[in-house]
Amino acid sequence: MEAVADSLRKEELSRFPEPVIWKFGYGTAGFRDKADRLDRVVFRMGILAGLRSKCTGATIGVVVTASHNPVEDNGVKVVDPLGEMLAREWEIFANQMANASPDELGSVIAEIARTTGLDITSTGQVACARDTRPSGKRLLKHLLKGVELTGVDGRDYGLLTTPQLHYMVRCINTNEAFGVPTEDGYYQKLAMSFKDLLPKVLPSTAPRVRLDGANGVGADKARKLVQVIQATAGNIIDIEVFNDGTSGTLNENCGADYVKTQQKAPMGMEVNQGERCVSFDGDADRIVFFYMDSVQKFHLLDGDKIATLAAVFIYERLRMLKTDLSLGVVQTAYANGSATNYLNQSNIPVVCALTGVKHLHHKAVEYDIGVYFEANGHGTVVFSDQALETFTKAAEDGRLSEEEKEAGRQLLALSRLINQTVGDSLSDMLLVEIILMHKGWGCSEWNVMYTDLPNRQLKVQVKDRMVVKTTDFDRKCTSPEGLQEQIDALVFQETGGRSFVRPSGTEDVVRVYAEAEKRAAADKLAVEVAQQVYKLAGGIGGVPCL
Ligand code: 16G
Ligand code: MG
Repeated sequence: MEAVADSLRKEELSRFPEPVIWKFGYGTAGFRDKADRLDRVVFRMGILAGLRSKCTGATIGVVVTASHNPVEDNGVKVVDPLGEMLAREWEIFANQMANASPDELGSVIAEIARTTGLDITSTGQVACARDTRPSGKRLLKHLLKGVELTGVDGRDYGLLTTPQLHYMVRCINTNEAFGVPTEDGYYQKLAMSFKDLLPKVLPSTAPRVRLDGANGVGADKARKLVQVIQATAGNIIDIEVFNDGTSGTLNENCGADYVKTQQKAPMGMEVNQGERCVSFDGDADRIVFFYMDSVQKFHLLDGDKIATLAAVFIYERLRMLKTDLSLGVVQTAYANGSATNYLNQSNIPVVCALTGVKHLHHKAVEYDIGVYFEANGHGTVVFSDQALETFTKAAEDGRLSEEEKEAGRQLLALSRLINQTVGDSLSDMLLVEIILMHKGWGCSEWNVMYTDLPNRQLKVQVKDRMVVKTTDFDRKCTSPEGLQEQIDALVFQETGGRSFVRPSGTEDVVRVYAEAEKRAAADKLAVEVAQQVYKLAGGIGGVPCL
């Protein structure tokens, strides 16, 4: 063990002679920073992934991406054997490794090996991929070197969306029961299940979708998916891709995050009245829909709207099957109050989780069918083994009516269309499209399921964002002293008002969310709460405004 640790130390020193000066934290989605600060951390995460693979005896995934963040940033995130986020205990190891001095690195690794009882001499596999950032190739090389030094096989999948890499890892570790672990295998699985879900009567013209690819990896992958769908099922959906990275900059004035937070259409894309539009983020694990109405008013259909649409579709079919399988929707504090009300009124259980996919995912798997979406467009649906078994049996049960059997078949196909490992723009887009086809709806019919309360998000720069502490899934803050009382007083003044603040896990800011019955009131509430944050939490760089 000591010999391995020593050779790692020497190898690292020869590559990165400079001291460790940045302090890293494994946040909601791994390590993120300016790309030029990440070389050593990514190399070390290669080592960590190699160790994790030895420890689990399974293939581990690592993706190099900073998602919706600016092009000069990058990040690294480790994926566990079933395509889920890295186990909590290993997040702590990741932090220890990222922040160790070169001299401490060996003992940190030895300690990890001791604590977990992993056999340092065993082999393993790490599947790696990256998004389109210019720094990605360089960082991926460091990553693979780190993996190699642990004696584990590093497999380079090149450019993939984050959810595609999650899919690969799950396929490999489940002996292909989940799908074939290739990019084509991924498209085939989606295309086949999309075909299986087509309604008996197809719309007279193929639905048309305009896609904002955020100038990221999802644009090209969407084109590939469409080709496979056309080869599998014919011309049943027409997708035109914009912001594909040939001219614009990644995530700049485009992408799901821009569209959601700015509440307007992205640049670089023609948006005609009534046309269905979607926006992916830079690594294609988020999606939002939007359209312009006849008076050129912009309407956003975010993660809450997608969750509601999916939950209702599933609920209707479960009722047909008369099963006692549990269905639930998991939201975060960012969920629009109207979405929560709608689900409550529809008798679909709904619960709140902390922001960050892993928190929602953990809650969702407590249900047989757990629908989880963040308002920002990241989400999926997870199915228990029992649910899948029930659908399989129902689909073939001769005692059931044709309609009941069809409900079983559709739910089964739905479980394959959805990338259950993680939110996936491509798969979620098809999920929405197929439901809209079944309902015979366009965006405007979907949009009137409920009306969003106007809402506003703001960021406040403070000296130390960690002075803001929260409880009740971020819905209340416990520090700094007096801030929650101020928020309560401001909220009290606005009809339908709600507001909360939380430190960001990915940016050095405190985030403010506010909603109210009227647009002006939501904006006013957001600004006033932001000003209180600025005052009580040590704001810097100018008082926040709209
Ligand atoms: C990351 C999370 C996302 C969360 C966001 C919050 C994953 C894969 N992604 O992008 O779920 O909504 O962070 O960002 O977990 P914030 O902490 O900066 O508000
Ligand atoms: Mg993303």
